[in-house]
Amino acid sequence: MRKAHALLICLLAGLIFLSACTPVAPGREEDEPAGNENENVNSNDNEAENVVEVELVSYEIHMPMTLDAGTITFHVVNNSQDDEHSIEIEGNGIEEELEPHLEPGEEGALTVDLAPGTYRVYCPVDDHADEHGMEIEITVK
Ligand SMILES: [Cu+2]
Repeated sequence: MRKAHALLICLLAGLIFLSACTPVAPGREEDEPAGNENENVNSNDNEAENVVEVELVSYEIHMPMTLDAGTITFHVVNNSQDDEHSIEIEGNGIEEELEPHLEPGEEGALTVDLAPGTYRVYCPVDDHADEHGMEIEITVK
């Protein structure tokens, strides 16, 4: 037990010694933020290009159920054989519809700013959502 104690005290003394020495480095810390700024600019650019793939068939919406908050571009493809489809996103005061609706084989893009919360994504064509269940609920974090 005493050995363990002595070892612990040695370690603590070592830590205090090390932390007492570190203030020598402020000159280096000043250099680092400049490099970090550039990295931040790059990561912001990536967020702006946040594209989510959405596939529509009769009568399902295929897309991730969880998304990161921010500006999201939904790239939507209608892969159904003979039905017109589209998407509408509703929740947290937002109601955005992809127009014009997509004919079979067509694709389109809808860009929306999404804050954290839950949203209903559904097909606004005819009674696809209400009668055929063409809707899902997604979570934005
Ligand atoms: Cu539809």
